[in-house]
Amino acid sequence: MKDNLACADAANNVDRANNAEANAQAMVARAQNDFLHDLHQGLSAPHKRISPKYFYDVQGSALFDRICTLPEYYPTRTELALLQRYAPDMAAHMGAQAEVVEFGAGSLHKVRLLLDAMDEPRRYIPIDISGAHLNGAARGLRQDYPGLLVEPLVADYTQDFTLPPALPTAGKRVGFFPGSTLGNFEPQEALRFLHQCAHTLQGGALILGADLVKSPDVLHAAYNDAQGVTAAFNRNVMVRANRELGANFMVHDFAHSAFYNAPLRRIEMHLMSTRQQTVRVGDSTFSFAQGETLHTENSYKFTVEGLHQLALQAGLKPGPFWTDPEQQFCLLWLDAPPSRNQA
Ligand code: AVJ
Repeated sequence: MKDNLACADAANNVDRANNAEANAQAMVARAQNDFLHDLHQGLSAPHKRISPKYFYDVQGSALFDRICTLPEYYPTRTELALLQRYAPDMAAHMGAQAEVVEFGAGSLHKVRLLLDAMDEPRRYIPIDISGAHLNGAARGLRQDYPGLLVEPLVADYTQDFTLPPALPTAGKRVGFFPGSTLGNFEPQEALRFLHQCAHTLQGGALILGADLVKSPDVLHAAYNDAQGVTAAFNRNVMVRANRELGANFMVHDFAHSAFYNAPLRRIEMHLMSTRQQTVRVGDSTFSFAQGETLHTENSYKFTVEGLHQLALQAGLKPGPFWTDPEQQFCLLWLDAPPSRNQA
């Protein structure tokens, strides 16, 4: 009997492992499909474009980590200094037993600064599209914060998602969206995201990191670093298409182009074809005229007033904000009012 049970258990475990494996494979297949679909669509558009989310495969994420340490790239350094300095202040607003919901889990270093300052943080819910990345990160945090519940959620936070129900006796639910990732959203998408935060964080708040409008020279340097790491990061979307989709981009016949579009308050990144050429992706070919670009990223810059306006539109209530003396970067506290039936 015991043996039979052990046997059944083993079979179950094999099933589960096979399932997990099949699941992982299905997810990779779906991701490649999305990339192929989006690249096809983007290359067929009158202004060729691809979403910046496709930068971040393993190599792209490593390149981004290098960007964050570049002398010209002030945002990461500045935001970390703000967190270091003002985390106690933020923690005071969060109160005891709060839980942190992080949108995108690339910045474990950042949330640690918050957790270290908090009064008995209860639970940490990092949301990320990449399960592998999330689970690795979760393991490290559980070790370092034994009292903390770490419940990663594999989801696309730009779409709809459902958070686990609040724990009994838990404190505030506070969203954490650092890094000025909001800057990758078009204004309509940013509004939609903040609206969703107002809903899912009811009775709690959002801590939002945002890069501020500043001198075009400083912005230009941050996206045109001397070592060419940003250029490599930009080209990685083509490198990735070649590897994953069997495309044949001649990556060195595309020049890195990044500039500040002042009227639209955004850095634009493009890959500019240095000659007339055709590229094959799957069964289709696309032609690039000399000087034609693939638009790979927008990185919007903000003002505190602009963000407060946007927050109000989304149903969030602006609270304190923390910025550096040069006003390069900002962290904002935005309250998510309790729902009417809760109040
Ligand atoms: C991750 C979107 C905040 O816009 O500064 C860095 C990405 N692109 N260098 C940014 C990025 C080029 C970054 N965000």
